[in-house]
Amino acid sequence: MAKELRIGMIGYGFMGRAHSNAYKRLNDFFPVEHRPVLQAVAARNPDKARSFADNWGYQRVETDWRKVATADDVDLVDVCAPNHLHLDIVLAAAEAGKMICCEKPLAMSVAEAEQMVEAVEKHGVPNMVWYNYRRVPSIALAKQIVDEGRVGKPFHYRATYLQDWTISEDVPQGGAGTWRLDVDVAGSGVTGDLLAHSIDSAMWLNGPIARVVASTRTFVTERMHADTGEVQPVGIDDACMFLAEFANGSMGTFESTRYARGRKNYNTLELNGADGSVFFDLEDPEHLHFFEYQQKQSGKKVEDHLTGWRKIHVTNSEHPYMDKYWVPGTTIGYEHTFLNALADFVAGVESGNHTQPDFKCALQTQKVCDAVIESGRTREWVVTGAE
Ligand code: SOE
Repeated sequence: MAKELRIGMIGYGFMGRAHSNAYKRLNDFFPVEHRPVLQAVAARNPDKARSFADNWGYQRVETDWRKVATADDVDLVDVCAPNHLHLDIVLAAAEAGKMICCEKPLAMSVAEAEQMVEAVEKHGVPNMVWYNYRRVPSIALAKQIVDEGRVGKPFHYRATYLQDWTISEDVPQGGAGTWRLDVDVAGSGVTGDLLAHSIDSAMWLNGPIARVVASTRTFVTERMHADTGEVQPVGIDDACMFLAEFANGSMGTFESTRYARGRKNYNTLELNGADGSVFFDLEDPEHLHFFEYQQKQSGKKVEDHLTGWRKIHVTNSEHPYMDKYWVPGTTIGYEHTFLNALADFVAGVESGNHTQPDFKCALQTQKVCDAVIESGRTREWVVTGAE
């Protein structure tokens, strides 16, 4: 008999939709005991919230998030509200004993993230941050390859995350679709929004980032605020490039911008080690590129006439998550990364072996983000404190 998992969704934007889709499809694909029930959604605009609820099948609509975050008929609170609201929602939900799944970045700052970690630990509630790219099967396969020792001693990590949607000076800051440009709501620009993903993947694959030095830039320095119509200074980083030193001695470069004309969601990573390399590009998500220098089983160098990059079509049932979907050679998409994340979270709740990244893990990413922003200001190397 399935156990109900009553979902309280806070927010209804892009992520509210992506997560709602995951709740609806979970039991179609994954053999977990819990059955999500779309119980309630909270959002400030009642009309939009109602139409979101009607579309996805939520039973109840509230304009005050507390009526969802602390409600008796909710088991899991999903925080999809803009970043400046994460702290209060998480503290209230943890106090009310709810499981919490929070959108990234976890918080506006390390100080906030620490309070959130303390709250979920004090109240013993299962928690997760939706760093969904870990759940792209190709990236999960990269992790498997690294863990199997096939990359060997790591030397270089390279990440890019490029978009182009804020080039026009007419894009406002603040408001429903453009709060990511308002520093008081988002906390930072590309560092928290895009590089946080790259940092999470990097530390998952290659361990903690110890020190960073960054250069950040704001290309459009004044924008109209969508709510007030006033033209105001822009406080976010439009672009950010940073160098990183990993605790394992390898070096990293990270580049992110919303001004790379033609790049919509170009998210790549590469790790080069003594025995091999892995490369991934989100615009070609079902492939993982692997260069094998030395074969793990035999310990022998791959014969020279056979060396070269291998393009693995990550669709076999032996590949991460793929046994839950279709037949080899057929693909899954962006939306499945959220479904995979949810399935891992629920399976973790059921087994007691909680999934990552939890809030404590996401706090480490927050430390790197804060260090990057600080370094962008001071132009100095900054020790991150990430573990
Ligand atoms: C921003 O445009 C955004 O939607 C991010 O907020 C997401 O985290 C990223 O995955 C896609 O781009």
